Order: sequence, then structure tokens, then C-alpha cells
Amino acid sequence: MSDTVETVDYTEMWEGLGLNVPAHCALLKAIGPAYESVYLSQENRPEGMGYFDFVMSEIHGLRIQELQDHKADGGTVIGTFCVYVPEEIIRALGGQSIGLCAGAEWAFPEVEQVLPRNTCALIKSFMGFKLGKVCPYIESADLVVGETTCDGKKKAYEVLGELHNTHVMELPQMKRPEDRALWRAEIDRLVAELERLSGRTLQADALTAAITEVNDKRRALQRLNAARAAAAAPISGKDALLAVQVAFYDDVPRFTQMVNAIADELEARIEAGVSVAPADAKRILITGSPMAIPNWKVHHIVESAGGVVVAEELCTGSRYYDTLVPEDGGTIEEMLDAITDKYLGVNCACFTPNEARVDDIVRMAEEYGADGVIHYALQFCGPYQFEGFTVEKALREAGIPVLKIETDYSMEDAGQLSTRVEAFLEML
Ligand code: BJ8
Repeated sequence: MSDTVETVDYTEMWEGLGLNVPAHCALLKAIGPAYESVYLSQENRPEGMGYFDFVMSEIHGLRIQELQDHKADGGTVIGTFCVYVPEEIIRALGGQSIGLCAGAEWAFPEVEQVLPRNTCALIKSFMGFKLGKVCPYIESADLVVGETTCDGKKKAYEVLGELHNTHVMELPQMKRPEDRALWRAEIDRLVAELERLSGRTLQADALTAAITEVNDKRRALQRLNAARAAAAAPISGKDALLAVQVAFYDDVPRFTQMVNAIADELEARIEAGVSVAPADAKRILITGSPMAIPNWKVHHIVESAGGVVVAEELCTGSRYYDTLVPEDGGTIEEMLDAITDKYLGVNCACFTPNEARVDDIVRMAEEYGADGVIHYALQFCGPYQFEGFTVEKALREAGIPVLKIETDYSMEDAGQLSTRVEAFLEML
């Protein structure tokens, strides 16, 4: 993408995808001003964030056009909702992996006709985007790959499966050798499904290249996030969160290049002592349920209250980028083994026990110099709500203050949350 692209009318493309164009325009009209007030109002942002401003301005335009072009060239588009779905395999079989829209309230009354009201906002959101026909990503997807993580998602995919071509991977809920064997078999089943869909056969050189490309993307995010450990925060938490959110659907080599350029800039800022926050701003680590675009609510509240978010132990944070697939190559079987282990190593609250997540949070709080931790759970997100107790206990034992919040995508509780966050920051 270049920042000199002229304004293009994408209506024909959206109609071709079967979107409800008036409703879709209303959605875009809501996201634009939200982005402006949350993002563009920030001062002293890294210049490299201009790339993300452009990406956001074309979120349902140029990127969707690129996906259509990719399909026209014989490629596939694969939609996902979870960091357990291996992007390397999708890419090696000529696919583009796309994280689907799940971060805003849309068509909830229609959703509540098919799902229980007490379902988390993330699930309601993806179902609302599908029922309301306002997500060009899912309408571009040849296949949605779901997973049996929490009960809500597992059952929601049954409903989604009636509306869209869907493949569900069975994710074990423990990490014993027999669970690993099950997950390895699910990886094989995914390969077979994608081979059938794409008409291609998985090749070792393509898988090797895909592993390196996706690792490069994660390495760039590691660099960007490592810079946030500096005493003078070189980038806001909101901007760092956005980078990971965009990682789920942007073109991989381009994204890597742009994030590395931002990391260069941040490293230069650290040298020069340039910061986006006052020296006495309280440093916050956020952990819990994932935050899909445009869910910037908690970060915005913290940073509007004078704090700075320095790290996220989230699937839209460290759980996405902190581990890599080994690049020693080998046979296809060996690479699939390595992929199996890398993905089973993610510490989602759907697993029991899940002590490694708690250890990660305490370690990260120390590494990033966090003054306090906010544990964020979406309402009705049982896995993270339950695990909040364990996390709170471990943090208290480590002497790290913690605030637990439960919220959804609406702004109704924003005032109340701001008051709680302000009191927490003051107490630190
Ligand atoms: S690996 S966190 S992306 S499952 S918020 S739908 S858990 S009730 S999204 Fe997740 Fe994969 Fe785990 Fe990460 Fe259920 Fe909770 Fe809703 Fe959630």
C-alpha cells in the first residue's frame, strides 16, 4: 500500500461480496470517528504509525481488493478467530490468513435470536457481522477455520457452519502427550482440508518459506514490543495494540517491513530519550480476553487517565508473537511436528491447568517494569473470568497490584471504568 492512493469507490466490490452496503457504510462511518478520537488525537506518535492510519482508512477497501486479486490469481482466503490456527500451513498452501471482524457490537438483537444472550461480546460480534452482512473479510473467505476452545465458540461454530463453509479443529484442553497426539492429528486434518480446498499439495520448500515469513512478522512485533520496556515509553499502548491487531489480516512481508521500520524509530527514540508519556506515568500491563479491532476501550481509558500501557499478555499481544516455529527445516512431517508444538505452547485460559500463563504475566510485569496489572475479562467469558482469581492471587503474592475488570463492547460503563482505573493509578 502506498499513501498516495487516491480515494476509490469500492461499492461494486462490496456488492459483489453480498454485503448489505447501506449497513456496511453505517459501520464504516462509526469506525472512522472512533479511530480519529482514540488514535489521531494522540501527541508525539512515532511517524511510522502513519502506515497504520492508512491501513485503518482502507480497512474494508484496498486490503479487500488485494484479497480479491489474490483469489483471482488462484489463491485462497482463510478466515480465523483464534491464534491456534497455524498461519504457516495456510500460507504454504497458497492462502492468506485473515483474522475476522469480532471487536464491535453489530446486529446483537438478531444474534440473540440464534445465540444465548449471555454469550461474550466477541462471539456475538462475529455472529452479528455475519448475520448483518457487514464484514467483507468473512464474505471473502473461502473457508473459516474454527477451534474448540471455549464452549461459546465451539457451539457458535455450529451455527456459523450453517451460514459459511467452516472447518473446526479440535483443540485439546490439556497438554499431556496424548493431547499433543490429538492436536498433531488435527494439524494433519487441517492440511488435508486446505489441500482439498486449494487443489495443491503441501511442499516442504513452501512450508519452510512460510515458517520464515511468519516468524519474521513475529520477530518484528517482538522488536517493537521490546522497546516498550524502556523507562521512557517510546510508543503508546494503544499504538502497540493496533500493530498486533493489524498483524492478523495485513499482507505479511509488507507488515513486517513496516513494523521493523517503527521498531527502528522506537530504538532511536529510546536513545534520544523521547517518550509519549510523562516520566511519572504509571506503567500498566493488561492481561485477559483478546481485543479485536476496534476494541481499544481499556487502553484508551488507561491512557486518558494518565497511565501508559507497556505490555499486553493477550492473544492480541504477547501470546501472538512471543514464540516462533524452529527454522531448522527438515521434512514436512518434522515441520508439522514443530508447528504442533509451537501452537500447543500458547497459554489460553481454555487449558487446564494453565500455570504457564500466570508465570508469563508475573515475568512480563517485571520485565516491562509495570507498576500494576489490569486483568480484563469480557462479560460471560468464563475461561478468563475464572482464571482472573488465580492471576490475582499470583500477582498479590509477587507484590504486584492488580485491578480486575469485566466489561463488554458498549461504552455504557466507560465512566464507571474510568473512575476505577483513575483510583487504581492513584493508588500505585
Ligand atoms: S487462544 S483467548 S483467541 S480462544 S472472549 S470467545 S475465550 S468466551 S477468544 Fe481466544 Fe483463541 Fe483462547 Fe486466544 Fe471464548 Fe472468552 Fe469469548 Fe474468547
